Amino acid sequence: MSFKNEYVKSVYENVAAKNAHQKEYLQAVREVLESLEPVIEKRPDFVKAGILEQIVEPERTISFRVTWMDDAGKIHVNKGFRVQYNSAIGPYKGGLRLHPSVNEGVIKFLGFEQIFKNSLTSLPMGGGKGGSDFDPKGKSDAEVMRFCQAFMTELQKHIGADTDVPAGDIGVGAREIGYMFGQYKKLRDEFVGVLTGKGLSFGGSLARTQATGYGLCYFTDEMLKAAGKSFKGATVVVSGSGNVAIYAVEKATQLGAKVIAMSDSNGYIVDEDGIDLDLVKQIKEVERKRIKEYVAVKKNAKYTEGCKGIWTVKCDIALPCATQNELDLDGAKALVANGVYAVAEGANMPSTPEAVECFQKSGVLFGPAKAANAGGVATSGLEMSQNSMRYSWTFEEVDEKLHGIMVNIYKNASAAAKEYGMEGNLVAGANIAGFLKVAEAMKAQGI
Ligand code: NDP
Ligand code: 2IT
Repeated sequence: MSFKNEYVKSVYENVAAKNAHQKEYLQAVREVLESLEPVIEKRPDFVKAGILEQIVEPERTISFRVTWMDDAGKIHVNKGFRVQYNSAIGPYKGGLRLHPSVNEGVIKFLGFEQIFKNSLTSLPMGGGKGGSDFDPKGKSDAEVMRFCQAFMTELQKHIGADTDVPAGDIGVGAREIGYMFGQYKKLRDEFVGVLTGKGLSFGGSLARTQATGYGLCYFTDEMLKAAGKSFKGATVVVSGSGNVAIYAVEKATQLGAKVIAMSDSNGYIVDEDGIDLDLVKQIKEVERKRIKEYVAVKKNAKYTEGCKGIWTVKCDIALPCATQNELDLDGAKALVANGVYAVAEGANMPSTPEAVECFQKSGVLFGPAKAANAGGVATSGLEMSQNSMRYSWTFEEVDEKLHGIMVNIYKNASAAAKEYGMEGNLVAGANIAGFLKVAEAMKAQGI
């Protein structure tokens, strides 16, 4: 793809010149700006109001030192970030990622995507993201706790239930959110909904744990239905074996599919009998071990080193749920050659631009991350509502609202694509539908 509109191109080139080394961030910005060209052609008012120049620039970027002590008494220093990207339609909202690959460009790509994703949910949430290059792997509980406390000691100065509400992402689940919430409460002496994904005994929402994976399947189900297909009887491959992957496998199976492969950053397992999810949960959620442990119990299953090989496993539907750029052109070609008919992204930006182009050209149904994985943050929004009401809904109530939100996201993305002459292109449709609400709000609020 390349730019057709000179003005949009100049906005991108300016971002590229100023952020030359932030490749993931530039990748995300380019995709969104390309999709917005037809909108800009129709809306000179957005050009006059400088919406694009503003929306690509975070409102605030906070970068800080995190010093913590390991169990042996050694001092470690990590980088901490929070990018408060856009607050036009609500308080900044988005996850925290703990992974050694985290840097400012990664957090900016995630924060930028979050603006449009959160807008798509129809809930009042702005976009933000944060994290650290801390590696939770191999750390004791006490070390994770000390890190989370040190991280929150600085972060608490910048967040609040009506300002900025962080949540989980890679490396941050219920354990980390619990430690961070505890530290926030200690330092601020207030019990408020400042984080989502909290434990159920202190303000967490039922179904938040399941939400991203379930939401991904609800979205995919809508996309399949519109093409006269369904999960029933389909063979599915899910990459990753973390929070999103596990609950995507659970829901896809409930909807009648057979999931035969999962992975982690070391390798992938194939179980032609269908993945035993209780075993995966035990290995990953309880024991925090590697996915290869699966084959020690399931003798018919096979483990292969290297995570990218998972895309060579023949399937009808592929759900990448691990990390950015995990599915490249080779992976896409292998999936297409094996007859895949739908790909929906549980992870953020898991498909490279070349992979996306390959799917679209091959007529594969493609559900982009910011629409397909919005169920997690949508349910975070529902957690915020429950916290504000000091009330909690049942699992069924939350799940039903989540389902409704995902159906609506599919409809809106699909309608926007059609309205702007790109019927079936959900990448463009999601970018446009997410953008319009934020752009109108920014214009109305002035500079
Ligand atoms: P988890 O930490 O629970 O799991 C991450 C999974 O992805 C693990 O299996 C991990 O393997 C694998 N992974 C991580 N980094 C890499 C890498 N560099 N190469 C290969 N595999 C990798 O995170 P989540 O499940 O929460 O997040 C997964 C994706 O979903 C991310 O892109 C995240 O941004 C996105 N997402 C998460 C939401 C949420 O609510 N949690 C909401 C929306 C999107 P290993 O254990 O080997 O590291
Ligand atoms: O990428 C994402 O949408 C998330 N990690 C969830 C964010 C949230 O605030 O629940």
